[in-house]
Amino acid sequence: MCSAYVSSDDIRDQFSKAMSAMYQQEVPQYGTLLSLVEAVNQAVLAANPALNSELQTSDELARINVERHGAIRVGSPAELAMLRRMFAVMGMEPVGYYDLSAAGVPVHSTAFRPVANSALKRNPFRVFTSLLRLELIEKAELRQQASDILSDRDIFTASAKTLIERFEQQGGLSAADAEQFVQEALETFRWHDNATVDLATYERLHNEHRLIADVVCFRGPHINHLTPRTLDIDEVQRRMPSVGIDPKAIIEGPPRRHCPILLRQTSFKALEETIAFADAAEGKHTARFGEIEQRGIALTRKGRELYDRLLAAAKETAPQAAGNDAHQAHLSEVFQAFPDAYTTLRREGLAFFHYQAVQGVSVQGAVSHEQADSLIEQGALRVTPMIYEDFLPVSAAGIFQSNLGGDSHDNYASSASQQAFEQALGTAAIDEIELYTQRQQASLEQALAQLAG
Ligand code: OOG
Ligand code: NI
Repeated sequence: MCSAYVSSDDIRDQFSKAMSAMYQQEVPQYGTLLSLVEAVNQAVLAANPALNSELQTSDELARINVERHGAIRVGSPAELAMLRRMFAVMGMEPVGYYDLSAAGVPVHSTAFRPVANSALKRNPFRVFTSLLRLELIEKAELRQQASDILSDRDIFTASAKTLIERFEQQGGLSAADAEQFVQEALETFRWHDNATVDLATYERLHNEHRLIADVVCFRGPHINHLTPRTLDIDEVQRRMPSVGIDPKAIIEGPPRRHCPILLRQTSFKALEETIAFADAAEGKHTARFGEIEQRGIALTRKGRELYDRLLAAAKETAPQAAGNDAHQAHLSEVFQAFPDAYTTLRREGLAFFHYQAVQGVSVQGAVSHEQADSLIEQGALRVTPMIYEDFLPVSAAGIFQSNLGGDSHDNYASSASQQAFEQALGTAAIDEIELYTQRQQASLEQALAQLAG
């Protein structure tokens, strides 16, 4: 008889909880950060009943406390391709392409995440996944050595691979298989305090770039941070020192706004951890850190262009000696050119919205796309902001850099290489703007059909 399979949404939910529990054990400061974020979120909701009900109407409230993203870095195309299959079991697909080489980090990245409305609502867990670009290492001998070391490791357990194949063949996993899959998948992301190489090799790779040592010298792509979502990032940044956490100097992304846009992020510095090397030498490695994020409305291509333009302008005119307060004040000034009311954002086509039909309103005039504005004014159509589910390359570079200590590296010749990345991945990365466009369109059509019917 046909047995019922567990849904991919359930597996992702189980996995994200198991990952969070593992990381809390590994990095106790992450647990402290989670408590701080929860306290701030509760205070924000208590002080702001309008926001509370807005989040409830748009079904955002339920996911806030389970919401987080993680980040990993892998070393070879084969590892990336297998990860894609592993994340597919959890309903996570590669969305977006991010080139970090221009910012001096020799990787390019995508985010594995759920894409459907219902899946995002259930648990939007995302993993920012970077592939090391060995071709950017200039010294041929070092490049070869790194590649040899990587080809000797297998970052997946045998059972994980069996269960991935079973999922692909059957189209699902039983409850028992799903439970085992979560445990086996977790092994890929576990921290190892022993390196696979001797200290001298580690140091050679580290001198080329700390990130190369982080990817190449360990048994697997340890999760390097997990990031909860806060409703007030400025407040969490302010309070971090009071719970013994040292935040990075500035909050990345757009400034604080009445209508939050895209994504704001800040992190605490990576921990220095003791490592046993293969020659029994003891040393230190810093890789793992904590991060928080605040998410706002997704922008259309037009809105994103305006954001990128203003961010670049702000950078050009940035005051010297900018602490976070000065940086934020300057950004706010520059971002006055970005409309800060949902009605304007919608009318000018700068941001994405969900549409819902409101029953019981008698409608004047036609129910059509052209009449959407009028239907909204009459109260027959309700619009709510569509949350940005992705990442920002400039912010990601800032997060990477603050965790690479004082290391600086000349920028690698900017060389986005989406084609090579997708070849490694074994599929195209989904265009995130297309996804938002389709979701908005589908919600509008469904709402109009309900009003017409
Ligand atoms: C990833 C850094 C980027 C984000 O949220 O933008 C990132 C990494 O350090 O591996 O996590
Ligand atoms: Ni992150």
